[in-house]
Amino acid sequence: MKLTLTAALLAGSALATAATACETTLRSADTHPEGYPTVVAVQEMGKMLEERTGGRLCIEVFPSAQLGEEKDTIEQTQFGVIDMLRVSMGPFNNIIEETQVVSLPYIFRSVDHMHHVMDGPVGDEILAAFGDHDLVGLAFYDGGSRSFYNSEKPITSMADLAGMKFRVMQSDIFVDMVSALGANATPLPYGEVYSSIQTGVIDGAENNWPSYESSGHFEVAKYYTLDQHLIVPEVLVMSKTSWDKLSPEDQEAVRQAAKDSVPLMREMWAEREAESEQKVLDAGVEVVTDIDKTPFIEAMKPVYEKHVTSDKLKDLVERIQATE
Ligand code: GTR
Repeated sequence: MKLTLTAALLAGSALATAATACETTLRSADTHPEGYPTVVAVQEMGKMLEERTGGRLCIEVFPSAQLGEEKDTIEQTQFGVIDMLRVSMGPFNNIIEETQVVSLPYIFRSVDHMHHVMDGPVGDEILAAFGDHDLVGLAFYDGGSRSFYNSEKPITSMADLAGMKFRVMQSDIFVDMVSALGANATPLPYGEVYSSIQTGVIDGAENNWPSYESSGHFEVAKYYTLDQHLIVPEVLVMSKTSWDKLSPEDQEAVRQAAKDSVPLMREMWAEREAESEQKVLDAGVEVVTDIDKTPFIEAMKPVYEKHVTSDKLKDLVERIQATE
């Protein structure tokens, strides 16, 4: 609903603050809680959009998986029930082939390397691939590096993982990754991980510092080993149905605001990583930092052999590896 100028005047300075002043409010889903860097980044993007379109377009973020778990929200976004979604690239692996390359264990040498790849032509190509799946890829966000945590014991080598049960995101690559390390993988939605560890259905899971902390998983799995097997970028996508309803001018405004939210996101991410680390350390988590990653990296060979089979993926992997 758009407020008339008179109504706005009657309401005092309501125009600047009232969400109802927006002609179109895009509903955006996120599994993370209020205050998490991805949530704040999309809220900030919404402010830019509102300002730049003179209140024509706004974004309302629904945090804490209010609109569903990631796999379901992906489908709902494809159907146009949800307008926008911030999600990990992992749950897209079984849907969009190109997203698999960034979910390969140890494909990125560092977060800087990941930035160089995602900010360049390979990133553009992967973003464009969403177009064939009723989605519009808008921007990549950071998801740090993911490592194993568990409720049983400190993991100091690959041998310690033998026979343990870890939750992974719903993607075949992650199931094979865990198997190749000698452990057992259970694909589960994020929201089921806490209780599954608590009740002993699984021994642990794997994630970055901010997710390990904000989900409370550290309360039930106090051993964290920095093997950093994955650096999976996150992505902000829009429903093609919602996108097609916008004028070309507004589409451009959305693209630009999404791009402009990225540096802000990266800054907030770095801060939050440090804060989350401190918080879990203060809570008594035992962190293994000194771990030889070489056997982990070597064990991933069969995962690459099984998943990197098409010419398209082979080419993308080569170009990622060749990126400085
Ligand atoms: C987080 C990521 C979420 C979600 C979660 C998970 O790091 O930001 O989008 O994918 O991991 O493990 O399910």
